[in-house]
Amino acid sequence: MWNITHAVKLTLVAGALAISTLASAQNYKDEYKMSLVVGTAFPWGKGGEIWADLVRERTKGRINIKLYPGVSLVQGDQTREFSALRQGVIDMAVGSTINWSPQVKELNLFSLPFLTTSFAGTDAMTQGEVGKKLFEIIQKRGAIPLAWGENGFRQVSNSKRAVTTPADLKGMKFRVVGSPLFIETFTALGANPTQMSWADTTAGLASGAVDGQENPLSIFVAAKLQNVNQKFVTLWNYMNDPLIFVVNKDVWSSWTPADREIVRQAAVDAAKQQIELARKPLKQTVIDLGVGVSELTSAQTAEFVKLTRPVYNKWSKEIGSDLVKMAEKAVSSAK
Ligand code: X2X
Repeated sequence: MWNITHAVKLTLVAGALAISTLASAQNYKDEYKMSLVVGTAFPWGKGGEIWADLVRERTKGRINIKLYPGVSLVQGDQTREFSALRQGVIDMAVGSTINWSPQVKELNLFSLPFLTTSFAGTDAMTQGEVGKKLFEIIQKRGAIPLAWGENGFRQVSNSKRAVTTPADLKGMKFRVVGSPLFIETFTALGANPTQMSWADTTAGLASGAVDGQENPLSIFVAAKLQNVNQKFVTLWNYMNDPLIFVVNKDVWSSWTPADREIVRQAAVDAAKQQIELARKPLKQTVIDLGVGVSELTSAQTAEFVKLTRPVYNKWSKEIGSDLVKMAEKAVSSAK
């Protein structure tokens, strides 16, 4: 008798469990859309793939993520990625601080020219108080940031001549990304910058509509910019572009706490691998492609720093002086 009652109870419990699993499974989408600017041939896209794979494995397929490189969910307009993420057109992303800075002005911090030229300086910001503060800000704007990745230090390239002084940039047409800070930086240096999406950049370089661009060497190499007239590169480390692994707020709330923890930990693990890939030295690779590579002495760097200082000061106020001071302190203690 006891046995039968017990068996009935067990069946009821099992039934209830099955129903609740079903209920939560119904809140889960068949597929989550991850936005990326570049594909898996680049450390950036690879980082997205590693994250998606880890999540699929660790959730046993409950959370299935598809990659959308080329910011195709926003028709290639990378400056709209953050808005689309908030609106739920994008479920998750590995996004650049530059591309989100039109909506999150504090993210212009990393684009301040020569704020730091070292990985140690970058890490001191992203892995410390500055990184925490920026994650709080992003969360207040309605997205859930989980880990810092890295696009890398941005270096200038062009079709015309070796650049070692600001005078070498004079009148050169540069493609820059979608924050006005970049227009101001390149104008201050005497160049002639124009805003263009990444999607249009290689065509712009190929046709000669623009003479040069700035991007990390990992982007230069994977996008084969040597084939679109880029004969000269200057390694000046004028800014590093961190990436952020992020999830839409409603998508995040729809997951069980256990699954959220899996997604978070997978982002942390993927970001670590992604940064390693992004930091692989590529100077020799670029030289072997037949590209002229210039490195600046500290006296030469000082010339670029001097001319861009007014931009740095103006934008520090836009970003928030307290945040900039916090960042400067982190950078100087990293040395
Ligand atoms: O557009 C760029 O230059 C790129 C690919 O680096 C970013 O998305 C910030």
